[in-house]
Amino acid sequence: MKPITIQAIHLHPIALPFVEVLRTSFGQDPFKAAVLVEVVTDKGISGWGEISVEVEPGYGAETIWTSQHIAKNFLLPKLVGQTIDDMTRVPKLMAHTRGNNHTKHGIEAAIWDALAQANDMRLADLFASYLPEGHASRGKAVVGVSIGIQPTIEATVAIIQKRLNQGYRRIKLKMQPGWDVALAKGVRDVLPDITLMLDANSAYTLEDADLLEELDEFNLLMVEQPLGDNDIYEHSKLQPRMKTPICLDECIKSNSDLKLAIEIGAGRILNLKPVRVGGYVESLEIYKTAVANNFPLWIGGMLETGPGRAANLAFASLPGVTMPSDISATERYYNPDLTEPPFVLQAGSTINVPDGAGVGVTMQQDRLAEAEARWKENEHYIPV
Ligand code: OSB
Ligand code: MG
Repeated sequence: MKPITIQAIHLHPIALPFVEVLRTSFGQDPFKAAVLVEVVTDKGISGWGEISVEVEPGYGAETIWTSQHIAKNFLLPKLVGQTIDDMTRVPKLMAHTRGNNHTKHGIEAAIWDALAQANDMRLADLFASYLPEGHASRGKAVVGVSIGIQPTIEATVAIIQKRLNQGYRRIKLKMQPGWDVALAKGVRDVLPDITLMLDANSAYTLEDADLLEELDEFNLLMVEQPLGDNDIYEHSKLQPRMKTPICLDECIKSNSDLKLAIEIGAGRILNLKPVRVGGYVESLEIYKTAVANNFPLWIGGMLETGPGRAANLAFASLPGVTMPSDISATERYYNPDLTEPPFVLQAGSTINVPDGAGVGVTMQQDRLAEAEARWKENEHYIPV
């Protein structure tokens, strides 16, 4: 592995308009907020990573403001000047700062991209080089699509039909109290056979167990994160009461969390979001735990822009990722995105990993500048 020396790291806070907003149980953002991280090496390579956040700390605790503060003051000074040829060193260099997983992830991802480019490798192949033999990238990932809370069942069915016509073969619907059993029933009455799942984003408590049990009637692939964002224990009390597999999202923030969840039976599937667990090094440990325990795994997202989605796609192409991932085509998120070429849905509800080195997509500097200017205009935006 040819090493890279990190000469500089630039932060690019951006705001990008959505093609379609995603309403969840914790609300909806007016635009995509993220901090793109650019790692410049001694050889002049730029590696890109994405600190994917939201305007409001709804899904995770970090925001576009906190991530810049933590990165500038605490993380970047530990990295600039370092020579890296082993990615497992990177989280160690940042370990003096606790938490702030989204921020650490975006920085680490940019270094992954730079190292892969310096070695003329696809990021997917660099990931595989940290796994035992037999885990080479499949070159594509099986994907599904996530649909926000709609005003009516009719509107929900209409958008599901549109996604099915586009070729998506796994549909995820956001749910919340008051939009759960009736939602599942309303959709199943019209579409009895589609591969369907629901995501509650932590909107329920164990007191809702009777209601959640009613979802067993609707042949759901899984119910994602019904209980609180730290409730591993509570999920272990809910899962035995439900036939439907529980998929854990928010509450699994590390490999240690996953080992605990498996041991106490808190769920049967993992939505692995590299951003939530603090990077791809930790994600690879989680991947190994899932494979060793035959625990189904898929890659989640939070509406990443090009560089973030490209890296997640590379990870989702690994063979231990056994269920459809939340990585949709570019046209579902942004028009245009910040990178080229766009991701296009292929036959069999798949997306191909690009051939190029690193993340395999190219930053469009004019679009990046425009998105940074849009953030500047919104910098003092106060969520309502
Ligand atoms: O819970 O999976 C989630 C988006 C933002 C925050 C949380 C979630 C989501 C999604 C979108 O469901 C998945 C995607 O990026 O397509
Ligand atoms: Mg989720």
